[in-house]
Amino acid sequence: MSQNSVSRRGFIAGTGSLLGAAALGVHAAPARAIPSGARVPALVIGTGYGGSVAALRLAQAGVDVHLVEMGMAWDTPGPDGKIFCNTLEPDYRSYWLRTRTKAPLNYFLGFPLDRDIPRHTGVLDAEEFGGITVYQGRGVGGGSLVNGGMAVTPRRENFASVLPSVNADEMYSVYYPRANAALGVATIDPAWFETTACYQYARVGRKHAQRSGFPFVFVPDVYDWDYMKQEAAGTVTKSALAGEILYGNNHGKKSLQKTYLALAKATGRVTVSALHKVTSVAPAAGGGYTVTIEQIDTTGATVATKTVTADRVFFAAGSVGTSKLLVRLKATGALPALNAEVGKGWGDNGNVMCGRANHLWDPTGQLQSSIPCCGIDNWAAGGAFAEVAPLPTGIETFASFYLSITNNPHRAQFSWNAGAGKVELNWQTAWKQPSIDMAKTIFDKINAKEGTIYRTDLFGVYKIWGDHLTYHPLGGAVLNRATDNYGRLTAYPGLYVIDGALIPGNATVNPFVTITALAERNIEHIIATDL
Ligand code: FAE
Repeated sequence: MSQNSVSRRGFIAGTGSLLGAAALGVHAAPARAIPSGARVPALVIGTGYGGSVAALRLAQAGVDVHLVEMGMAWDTPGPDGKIFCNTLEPDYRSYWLRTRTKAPLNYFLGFPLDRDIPRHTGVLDAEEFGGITVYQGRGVGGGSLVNGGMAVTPRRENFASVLPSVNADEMYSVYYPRANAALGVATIDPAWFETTACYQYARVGRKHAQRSGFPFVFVPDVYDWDYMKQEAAGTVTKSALAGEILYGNNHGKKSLQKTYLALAKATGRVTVSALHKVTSVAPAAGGGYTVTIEQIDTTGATVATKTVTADRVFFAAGSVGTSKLLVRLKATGALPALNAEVGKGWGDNGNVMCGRANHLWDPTGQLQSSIPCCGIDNWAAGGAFAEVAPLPTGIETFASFYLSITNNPHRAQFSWNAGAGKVELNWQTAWKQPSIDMAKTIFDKINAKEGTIYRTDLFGVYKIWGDHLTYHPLGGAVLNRATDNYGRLTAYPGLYVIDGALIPGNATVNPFVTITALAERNIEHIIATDL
């Protein structure tokens, strides 16, 4: 009996639905997944930005790399012919092991929007801690599968607050340009922006920002802007213009699968094990590290436990994933010499959401591109950078919607709760108040000028602020504190952190370009000095 049929039967038993299982295409990891007992020169935990950069550059330097990813490969279409489901029609592909959706914006006109779904290893994880829900991508490509693709380099004058121990000259002359080029970052054609129906909402956002005297900026993205023009012209299959974003994008967006990971695989030195979750890393008797990996099926059930040995291990499981692993491994004795900074310095990048109700003569458009392309920069004066975000509902909402990144000073810590057997995060919901205050420096002024009010129906009943979540977890293994200035966990030669866990809680803008550029800087140094 093949593994496939085993996991399918397990799934059917779990849901009691034959029809559901057939539609779900339940499958286990591909045959070429890493075998137990293997010895590899470099093992990378996670396939987001940090992991993809590490894999490509190590492979180009002649090192064989094995990428281990807990999420799915996302390379096989579902029964509807599409790999990912639509934001408006979440199905089994949408959420990571949930039986009900947990949409970031979960109310409309005060009515709850969440719905039941079959439990599956879907692409978006809404991971709940005591005071905050942290959204993360799951699958080969990490956050690049679900994010908006906004590819922002922080203002040079703000960089010292982002990464104080890093040479800014080097970053801005070498590593940011390298990251932007490899990610395929580009800005919308300004002439098209002025005329296309799908950015009416952004033009309304600009008008309101400028009438209140705020600097308005175009924001680069990794979406293929030519493809979007063709979507608007009706000559290609719609993706951004069909509202695809949160649960994956079937065309147009240059996720890591199309950029870094494609180049990495083309070297012939990189293999990927999807639906494989690393649970332990500990020094091996004969040198290197013993890595314990659970292979799971699409119900989340463990189908095999593997042990492999790696000369070097790169933690690239994302801010939360890497922090949780390191904190647990330190506390439970697998890596006891990790320093006391591990788990500290975590922040939410100051994320807070809100909507404004426009006048009836100021519609934002029925057709809204799901890819944001502009923002309001009030960082210097008020500590907030607000992206003008879409509300791609397919109907006229008369709403302007914003995701603000703010200079929130609070930092939380991950710690091991031995009784509960899990890692906890001590973030408190009330810590969002500074973010709300900073966002209000923009939107109170705009509302006063326009004679408009906040929407109170998008996050609950009479609730203005989306203050329960973040899309941008950062920190937990901060550069030059938990690690050395290049991401080495110095107590354990050959162990490295190379993802968003290195950034101390705030990037002043959307973070993935900075995560990518920092990974480029660190891996270049590691290859030159450690290999
Ligand atoms: P990440 O991309 O999260 O990759 C970590 C990978 O490790 C994931 O694939 C995990 O499944 C995997 N993993 C975790 N634990 C394990 C384990 N134990 N074993 C094996 N695999 C594991 O990390 N940022 C922007 O700059 N612009 C945007 O427009 C933007 N929009 C966003 C929208 C949404 C809805 C979300 C959720 C995020 C958005 N972000 C955006 C944030 C961005 O995607 C995020 O900062 C990066 O993806 C973080 O990169 P890392 O390499 O740190």
